[in-house]
Amino acid sequence: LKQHGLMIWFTGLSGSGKSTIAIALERELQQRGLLCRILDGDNIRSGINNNLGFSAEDRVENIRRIAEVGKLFVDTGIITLAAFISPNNEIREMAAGIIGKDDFLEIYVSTPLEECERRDVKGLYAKARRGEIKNFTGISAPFEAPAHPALSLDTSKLSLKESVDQLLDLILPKVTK
Ligand code: GGZ
Repeated sequence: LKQHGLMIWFTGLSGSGKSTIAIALERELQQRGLLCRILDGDNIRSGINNNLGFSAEDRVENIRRIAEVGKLFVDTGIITLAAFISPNNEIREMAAGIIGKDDFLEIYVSTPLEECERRDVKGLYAKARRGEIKNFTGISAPFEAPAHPALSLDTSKLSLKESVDQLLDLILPKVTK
């Protein structure tokens, strides 16, 4: 395998664009012959973590298991793209500690709450506003922005291509050297 493993850890609100960016980045990496793997709610919260909800404790356990599984991928040399809200510094530092700081890149998808709520792709913000979903991040549960992310991407200002290009500039030198 002619690549180094790396964890690309996307953090940000629901609807901020984490998974969309990860999917577009995955395509670009694959076109360059690089082996990568997305971890997101679709394949993690439906499977290995299907017994977890959104309490503060369950979010910690969610991220802990994701980081442990992600470490296995990274140590195999795979570029791993994790797209989870991971709502505070403590939880993200736990993930970085499990994976190893040298292999961990924190990417803040910083799309403002107002824009995420305006999009409301799944109607979850409306439900949260009506009180039909408890502990909804940004509405009734906290989100703490990272202080020193490797990159911040605001999808209300950047096109998808601009975000992916910035990520490629950051990642490619680290995985192929
Ligand atoms: C936040 C919730 C909640 C609550 C369901 N709070 O837009 P989505 O649907 O696909 O992304 C959200 C996803 C968040 O799961 P994570 O595993 O990324 O969260 S964490 O890192 O905090 O553990 C949203 C959906 O799950 N969802 N209820 N209460 N997001």
